[in-house]
Amino acid sequence: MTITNSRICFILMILTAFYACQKEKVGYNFIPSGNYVNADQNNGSYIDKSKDVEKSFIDLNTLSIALSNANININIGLLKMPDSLIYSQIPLQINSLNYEWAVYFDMDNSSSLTKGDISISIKKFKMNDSSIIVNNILTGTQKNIWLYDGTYFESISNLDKYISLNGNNICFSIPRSLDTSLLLINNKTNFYFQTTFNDGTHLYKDYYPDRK
Ligand SMILES: [Ca+2]
Ligand SMILES: [Ca+2]
Repeated sequence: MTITNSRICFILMILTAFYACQKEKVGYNFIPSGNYVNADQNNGSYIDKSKDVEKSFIDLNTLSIALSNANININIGLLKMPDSLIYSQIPLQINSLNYEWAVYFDMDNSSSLTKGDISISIKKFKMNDSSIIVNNILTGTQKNIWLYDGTYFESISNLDKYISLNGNNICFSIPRSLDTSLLLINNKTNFYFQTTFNDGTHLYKDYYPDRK
């Protein structure tokens, strides 16, 4: 795939208009294209093939989603999470998606991306970075809940406090009280996992379940 296919059109709203609002108003247009999983299979635990993508730090491996009345716990286990990653490679265009580790929830179980669907993710966009950056996955990235409004994904909550690393696992433990959309997720809500790495020259992706 080329950079053209993966180019993210990134919209920065007028920040001052939203300072009174606690939520971040940043959106991007992007059509996720995985196949959804029946959420209530395997008791919420899933294993993706290893080495089905060239880059171990986005190679999905052991995955889980555990729901309680109070919390949504998501584990994204990768084949290998290094201590640090390189961000904002020079060939990558400004406002492009650089990295993503995400779960997309099909809130209406339509098997397609529709208004009201949400995503929970760690992402890195190349902003006005004039040189490469070396950071670990927690300090070099943004962590958000994103709501699809029919055209764009919009960031509706910050997850900085609810993500930790454990070996090769990214662990989300998110209180449902953080956003009303989280109250709607149950063990029938279909979803898929998606990771992305774009260095400006190549686009790498892994999915669970695999794309058909
Ligand atoms: Ca994999
Ligand atoms: Ca949907």
